[in-house]
Formats: sequence, C-alpha cells, structure tokens
Amino acid sequence: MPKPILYDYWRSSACYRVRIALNLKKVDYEKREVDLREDEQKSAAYRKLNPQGLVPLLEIDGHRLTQSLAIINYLDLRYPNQPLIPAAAADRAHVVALAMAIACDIHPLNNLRVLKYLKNELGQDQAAVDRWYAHWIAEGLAALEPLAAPQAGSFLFGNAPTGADVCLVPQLYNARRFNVPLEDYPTLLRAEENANKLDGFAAAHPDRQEVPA
Ligand SMILES: N[C@@H](CCC(=O)N[C@@H](CS)C(=O)NCC(=O)O)C(=O)O
Repeated sequence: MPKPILYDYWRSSACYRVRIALNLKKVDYEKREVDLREDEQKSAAYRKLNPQGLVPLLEIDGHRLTQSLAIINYLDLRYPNQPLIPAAAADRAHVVALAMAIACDIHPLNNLRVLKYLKNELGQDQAAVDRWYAHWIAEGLAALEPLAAPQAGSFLFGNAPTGADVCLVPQLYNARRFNVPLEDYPTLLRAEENANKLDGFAAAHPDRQEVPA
C-alpha cells in the first residue's frame, strides 16, 4: 500500500487535528499543501478530490476521506494503538460530544469562507470580523470548560489524550491568534499543556510545518 497522503494547509485547524491523530498513531504519511491563501481549495482540480472545497482530505488504503472527525474515527479503528475514542458507550458519547462542541459548534462559524463572506458580501470591517471570531470562540470555550471539567484529568477526559484534546489544541491555537482571553478555562489549559508535551501534538503545530513561500 502506498503511504497515506494528507491534503493539508499548515494553519488549518481541521488539518492540525488530523496531523495530531496521524502522529499519535505513528502513521507515516506524505503531505500535499493546499494553499488556502491562494484559494487552491476551490480549484477544479482539488474539488475533483473533495467537492466541498475544504481541507483536510486523506488518501489512505485506497480511500479518499474527508471531514476531520470522520478521518480521526477511521484512524482510530484502523490503528487501535493509542485509542482516541473510548470504547465504553457513555465515555464514547462524552468524548465525541466534547470534540463536536469544538468541531461543529465553534470552528465552522470562524472558518475562512465565513469570515470572507462577512467582509466581502456583508461589508463588515476587520474589527467587526475580529469581534465575531472572538465571540464564538469565547462562547464555545465557556461552555466546554464546565462540560469537560467533571471527567477531566490531565487531559480533557481522564489521563490520556482523546479526540477531544485533538480538537482542543488547534482551537486554542486559533484563540490565541485572535487574543481571546483564556484564563477562565483552567481545565482546557491543563489539557493543552499536557498535550503539547507529547511529540505527536508538538510535531503537528503549525509552526513546525514547512510553509510554502
Ligand atoms: N468540518 C470540516 C471543516 C473543514 C474546514 O473548514 N477546513 C477549512 C480549514 S480549517 C477550509 O478548508 N477552509 C477553506 C475555506 O473556508 O475556503 C472538517 O472538520 O474537516
């Protein structure tokens, strides 16, 4: 089987999630950069691969997978070392809920195409766009903290990283880029700090990716 190929953009948080999962699972993969600054995700060639015109996309085992959470789920079943989604039904529902609180309820509101639409179609200035961005992150994280805290340990759920941490770390990276205050979220910050001590998380960080000129 050829190596998996990740269609990636260094600063994309959905790609960052998949890079973390691939690293934690110790999957050797290649990357193809899709430059979002150049709108390459909208090109006819890329849309042939992913009609949604979004990254990430993972070619693996003869499949073409889209949607970061679906990819993480695939990787978890395919590579059962270092499980990212617990097996017990209630634990599984909890971890998936934490991941979805980020991936479905925070991230899509702040996606590039949404921000561009606010600015270009709806005529909002950069200050308004920044307020929008910070608002949805703050509202989402304020709910995530009490959702996670009762079952958190050194990570968002217990004492090993799960798919919830895989989604959290990129989201906090985004929050910092937009100067969103984070001091009210001690559970989230603890999980992030512990996650970033692991090679799999650290090596997936945007600053560690080769950025195209
Ligand atoms: N729900 C998708 C979201 C994918 C997504 O929104 N990707 C962003 C980068 S983080 C993207 O490709 N944006 C391009 C655009 O907005 O035009 C997933 O989790 O994979």
